[in-house]
Amino acid sequence: MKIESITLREIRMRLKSPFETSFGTVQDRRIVLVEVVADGANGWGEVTAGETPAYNAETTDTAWHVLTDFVAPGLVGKSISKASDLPALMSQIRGHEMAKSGVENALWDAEAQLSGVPLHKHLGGTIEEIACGVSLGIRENPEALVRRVEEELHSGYQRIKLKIKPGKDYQFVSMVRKEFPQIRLSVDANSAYTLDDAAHLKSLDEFDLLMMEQPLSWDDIHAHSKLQAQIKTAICLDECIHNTRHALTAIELKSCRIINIKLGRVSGHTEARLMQNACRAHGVPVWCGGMLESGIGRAHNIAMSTLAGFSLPGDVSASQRYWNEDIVEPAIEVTAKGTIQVPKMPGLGYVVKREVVEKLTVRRNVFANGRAAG
Ligand code: OSB
Ligand code: MG
Repeated sequence: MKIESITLREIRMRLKSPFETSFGTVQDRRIVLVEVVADGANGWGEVTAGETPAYNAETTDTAWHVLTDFVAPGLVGKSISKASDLPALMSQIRGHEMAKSGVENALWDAEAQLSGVPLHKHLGGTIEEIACGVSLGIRENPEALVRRVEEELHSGYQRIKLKIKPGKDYQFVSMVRKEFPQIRLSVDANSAYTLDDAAHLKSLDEFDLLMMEQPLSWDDIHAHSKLQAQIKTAICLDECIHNTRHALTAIELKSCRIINIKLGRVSGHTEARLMQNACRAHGVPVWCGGMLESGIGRAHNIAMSTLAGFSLPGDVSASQRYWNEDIVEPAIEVTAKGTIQVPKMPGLGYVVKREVVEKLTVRRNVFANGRAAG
């Protein structure tokens, strides 16, 4: 495949409602989209970095910088034999996984189109329907949270994840559990606690949670191993895991019993596929995390979720939970039993609405023949 051009766009999209986590609240998304033309096929990828470096170190602006100054100039005009060669070609760029993922995933889309197969098949996925859960932001009070949970269950979602932080944890989880004794329920702390909170976190054991996601520091696999030894609830790592080595370290140290895989955080489809395979070999279930993506990132998440290791419902939910108007069509929909039907068209399987993307674009950078064309 010859990489003929790479176009970066930053689009602005407003979430229907603010999303609160332990590290902050977001409503106005600044999303970098990557469009790659390779052998005449247009592939799309999304950079899942947040607006601030609060979830991980990357931001919309660091991704723009790394893509503009390093990734795109190094790739345009090159011929590659397959999309999975990309990580090696970008290995001189340390970190910046989300930036790199945007380009790599766009090439996977182009490659699947050129092969005439849906992306999920191209990746080696087998199932035609994926299981969906939702991630619910922190609410003002437990009653408001219970009402949200009820609505999401009514829509069919198979697993409910509650964002928690110190002061907004035990009572919130307790009330939801009391109202819904049978549901698959989990919590996500986004690194809001320390090992000093071990006894408090242990008190959540009584709620029979499916998992507790990333309770401790974003970069501390070792501390999670100490916590896991003290609590019954399975720990799931998110922020800590950037590659398969990290996953294997966490498994060996017994830092977690479940792993959340996010395409951006692990630098793209190539590494995600390796990671889910390694986890499966160790009997560790994985699931697809979400980063409040537009339809493009969401479509990539759907394709990845069809791989055999993804045995738990992911944070992959309907476009309409996030956006008044998504940038792909058809909009991503969830069935009454809480599943998404995997599209059968070649590539991503959803059509990018170019006029809408153009309308939302606030800056662009086109690379062709190795030069930035502005
Ligand atoms: O930790 O999974 C997370 C959103 C932004 C940053 C981190 C996380 C999340 C979510 C939302 O939980 C998942 C989604 O609905 O896209
Ligand atoms: Mg998380």
